[in-house]
Amino acid sequence: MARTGAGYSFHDLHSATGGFLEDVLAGLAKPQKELPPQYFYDARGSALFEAICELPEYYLTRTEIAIMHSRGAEMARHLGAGCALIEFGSGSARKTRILIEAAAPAAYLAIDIARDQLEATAAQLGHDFPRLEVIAICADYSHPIALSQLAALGSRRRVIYFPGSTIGNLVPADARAFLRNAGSLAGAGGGLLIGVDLKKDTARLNAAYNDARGVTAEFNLNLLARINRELGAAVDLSAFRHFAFYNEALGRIEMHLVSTKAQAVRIGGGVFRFRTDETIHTENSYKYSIAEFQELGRGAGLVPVECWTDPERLFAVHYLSVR
Ligand code: AVJ
Repeated sequence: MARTGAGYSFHDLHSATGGFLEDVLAGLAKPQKELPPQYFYDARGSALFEAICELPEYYLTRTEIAIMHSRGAEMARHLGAGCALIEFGSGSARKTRILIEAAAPAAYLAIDIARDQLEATAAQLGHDFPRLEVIAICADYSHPIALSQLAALGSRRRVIYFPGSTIGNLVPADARAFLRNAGSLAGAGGGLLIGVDLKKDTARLNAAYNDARGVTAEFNLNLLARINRELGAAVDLSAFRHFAFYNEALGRIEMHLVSTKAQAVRIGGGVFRFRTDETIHTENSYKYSIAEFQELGRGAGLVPVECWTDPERLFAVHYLSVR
């Protein structure tokens, strides 16, 4: 489905429940039960994530925004005026807006699974930047997408923008494959601008995923609430609790939902038994030093060109070029 509003075009390549039930059943059937983190972002989850970004403990978003403000002009020099900017998981596109103001791209193509937020963001950007061609594609960018819409970008230089440290959701081997794919999407002469959370003091990391107000806990538990809403299940949310910790050996925050009792959970014809304290692993959030991420990029055939960080060295934005 394609439709054009004022100042943007919208393409829906994503079915409403596409794969949710299958992914839940497959994830809960594993010895270490797991659920894929992209399902956090229904309307409620997207709103909770926006709230997380405002939390005092969650330094990532405000730090990355500050880097975009202070170093956006330098980033723009690498992008070049009139480029085509492609963003995976555009969300509210707050950082993108700063980049668009600094770099004046000719086109902006946004890909996200959160349909309503994607369309609202596209409409707003189309309105605010009348000379910018805005193309919104509702799709799960973790699966290869047939992007016939890419043809609309013509021969412009392509830069993939992937902010927010979302790449941290992937285990390093998958992150490398993702970078390689993004590189081929950008093509020779193109580039990747990627926001990555840095390794740091464990207490600071743990606090960012265990906020005092419990918003992150609610975000995590919303995955079960969403299963109840969309898959007609009746999982008892009070029998699960949020658990997040920095796994130092693996360099990642892990989020889990812990079953507080022995119980059986019924979802779409499947029955899943939990022991007391058994967990569902819901998210990884890998942290990379600057050198580690540059090495990951090289392993994906990219060339690390520049990296910007904040004075406290909490967060990094990398520019890598495609050979
Ligand atoms: C959007 C994946 C970057 O890992 O920090 C925030 C998601 N999870 N709090 C992150 C998240 C818990 C976030 N990413």
